[in-house]
Amino acid sequence: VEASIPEPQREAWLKHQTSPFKDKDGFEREVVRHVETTLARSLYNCDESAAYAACALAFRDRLILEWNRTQQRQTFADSKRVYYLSLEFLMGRALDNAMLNVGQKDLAKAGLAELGFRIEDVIQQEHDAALGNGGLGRLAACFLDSLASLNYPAWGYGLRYRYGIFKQEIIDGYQVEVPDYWLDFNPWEFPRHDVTVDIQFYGHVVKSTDESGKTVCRWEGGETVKAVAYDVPIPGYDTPTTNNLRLWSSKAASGEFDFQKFNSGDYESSVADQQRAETISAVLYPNDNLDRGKELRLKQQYFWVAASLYDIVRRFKKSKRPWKEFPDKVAIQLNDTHPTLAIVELQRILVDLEGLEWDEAWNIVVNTFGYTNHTVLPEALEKWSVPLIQHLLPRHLQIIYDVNLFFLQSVERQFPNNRDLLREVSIIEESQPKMVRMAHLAIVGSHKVNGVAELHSDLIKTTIFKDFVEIFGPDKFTNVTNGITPRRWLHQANPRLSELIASKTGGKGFLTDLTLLSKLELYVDDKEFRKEWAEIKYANKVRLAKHIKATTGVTVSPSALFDVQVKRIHEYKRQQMNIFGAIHRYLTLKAMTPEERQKQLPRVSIFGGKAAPGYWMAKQIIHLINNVGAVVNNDKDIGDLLKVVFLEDYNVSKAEMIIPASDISEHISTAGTEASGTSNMKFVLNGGLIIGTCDGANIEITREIGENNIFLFGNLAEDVEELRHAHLYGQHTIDADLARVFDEIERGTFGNPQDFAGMVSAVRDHGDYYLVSDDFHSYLETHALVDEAYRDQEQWLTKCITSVARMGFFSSDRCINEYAEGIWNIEPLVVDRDKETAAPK
Ligand code: GPV
Repeated sequence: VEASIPEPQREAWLKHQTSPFKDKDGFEREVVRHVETTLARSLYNCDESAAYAACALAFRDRLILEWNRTQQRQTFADSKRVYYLSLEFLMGRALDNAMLNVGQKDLAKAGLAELGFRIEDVIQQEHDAALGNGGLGRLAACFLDSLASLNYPAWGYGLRYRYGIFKQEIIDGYQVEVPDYWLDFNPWEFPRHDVTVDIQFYGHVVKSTDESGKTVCRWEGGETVKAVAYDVPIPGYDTPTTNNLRLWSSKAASGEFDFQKFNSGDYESSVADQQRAETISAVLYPNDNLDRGKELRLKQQYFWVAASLYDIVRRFKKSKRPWKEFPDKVAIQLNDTHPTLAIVELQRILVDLEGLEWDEAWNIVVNTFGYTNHTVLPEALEKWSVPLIQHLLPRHLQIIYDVNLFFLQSVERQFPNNRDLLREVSIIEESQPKMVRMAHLAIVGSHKVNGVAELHSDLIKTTIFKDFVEIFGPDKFTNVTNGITPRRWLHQANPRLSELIASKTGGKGFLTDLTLLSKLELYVDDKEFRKEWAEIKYANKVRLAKHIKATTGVTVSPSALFDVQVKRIHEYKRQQMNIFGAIHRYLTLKAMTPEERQKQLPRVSIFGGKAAPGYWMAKQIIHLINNVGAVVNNDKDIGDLLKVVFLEDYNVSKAEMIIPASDISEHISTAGTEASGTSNMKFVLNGGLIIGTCDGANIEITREIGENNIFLFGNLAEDVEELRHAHLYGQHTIDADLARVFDEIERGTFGNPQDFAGMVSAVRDHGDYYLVSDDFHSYLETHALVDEAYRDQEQWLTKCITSVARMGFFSSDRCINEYAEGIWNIEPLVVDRDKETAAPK
């Protein structure tokens, strides 16, 4: 407020206020200006990367103007805001998205052409912002797009990693990880060197009594690290709303401590301190669905949570409202348990720093937070050791113990003399060492807990969180089935299909109301429409075939059936079953006479995905896929009938090319293990069919599109436990076709069998935890049905179009509206340009 320009000088400001470019000329002027000034280049040395940079900067400037107005508007309106806390935001590229969302891609295309560039080439210059591992991080990115597009006042909070997810190279069939140093040039962020927060670590707790005789705790000593804010504007589609993603970067605090070292001549060690502080936000942990309990990871979590809460609380305090109104102005959503310390931090701020009574504070905390669970896999449920938290965050550990004490006391009152129950639900696991169960803390400290697809939400209620349903009642637990943004995953990734759909559904309205896709059903039999549809799919396949040729050297035929499985490599996702199936297909083809072979349907098996660097089995799977490809792709008997390719470095921008080119994609997790899956939705939305298990969102996709339009197979979630038990305690006979595949691997057909011994024995000798053998027969049979169905191209096309028409439910807009109404209690802030004035008082 004190930085606000006084009335007499405002006239000058208003006279010179910047406005965004409005036409092609204005756009070109900005591009040239950035080339000549920001980039210090000229028309004599402007390559595609400089053109990208200048174009991105022109759009960035445009976005930040709307960003400013949006923040003003939301402050003026005193709206309740939602804060989405996520350690991962898998944003991908920003330029194409920004141009489409502000409705100026055509203008930019024409402008760039006049300046000598093709817009497609310029877009390709951008490095993905890959601050995430997989589905969880991409979900956060889709949510930001929907929040802005629906005009919700919302901020994302995350970490500004210097290194995002590693770049994957495939060398001799093995995955090699290369660091992703992406900040070299990032035009999409605004450093806010004036927005900083000092974050404390270590130290000790001092107890004292105040004048009224109340015990007060203060956390003192230890060391301080500075959090610096970097803001990334998030433009909504076809709306001026431009929300904020605030990412925190760590650096050394310039406190007295450093100075003393410096003065005493210990310059080297003060530089070392500097570097140590910077390591906090240096690197994204590359694990998906796995908790490794590393100290630096806990430091990241607290650093990010404490900076974000300080920021949120600072904003609330400006309003001068009483604390009890905090939950009326602030909703905080926890993307998995990674930000659970926020619950403890808010309680600490309210009790220790603001002097509220424990119960009053706790009430505010619980009403502020919501927690989303994304997995039931035991190895992914976060636990932190008590000694580690004690060391790093001594006051927080005390608060956790107090929260647990009061919680267990209330459970004891509700269910007297039930020690087993107390042990089961306790936030502290009485192990050696003791562990803090973050999911339990998140449940106790939130007013709503949700799963991400119906089956998953049912499973958490009946398995891992069963006792909490007894304690808190069923209403605390809810489902919000995941969704995807149709802007990026249809309009941007598949512009021709988007245009065709627009021509039949009455314009672009389906991009903001995806249920309008249903109008497509009227055209299922329209000859011309079908022809165009098929042409678009074919063109997308041609484009992917070119990419495959360029990156792997393998020639694939665009008329073959493209069978795609792209996602993180994980045993529960069962890429091993897919490659075993491909081997089976190969052996079957080899055993045929040339005449028989002629009648077979050509197929391309396409894989992509990263393995966590420490996940040995996942790396073995990648290796086998590549080795199978090396054999099959060079077998003269086979030719086009089967190709197996592994696409290097699967990421968001590659997904935008791969997904629209798929005929069938694989979502084949062991039933009950994939919480939702979101690429399944993307593939169907782009006119591909899917083969899948009855798991995650596959089930709801089936309900929406009809069971004739999906290829389901395999055991059901309800039977998994019994089957696992039978493997371990009964006799376990391996499926005969699978045994044949194993024999071939062991004969050395695909390289040294020792390299794949782990994969084979996990199924054959170690209990087949993921039920590969149990599902294999059904998997092969269903693939035979896929072949058969694909032979009838007309029927196939009907299935594809019908499915797209019925995908309206899976927009992340629907999903965000459900969160807004059922969990956050927030309303959109509709933009009324006339009401807007220059600045808040
Ligand atoms: I926990 N998910 C992820 O990508 N990484 C994780 O560490 C965890 C969950 C995923 C689930 O595996 C998907 O089923 C789900 O669709 C996605 O989160 C978004 O909810």
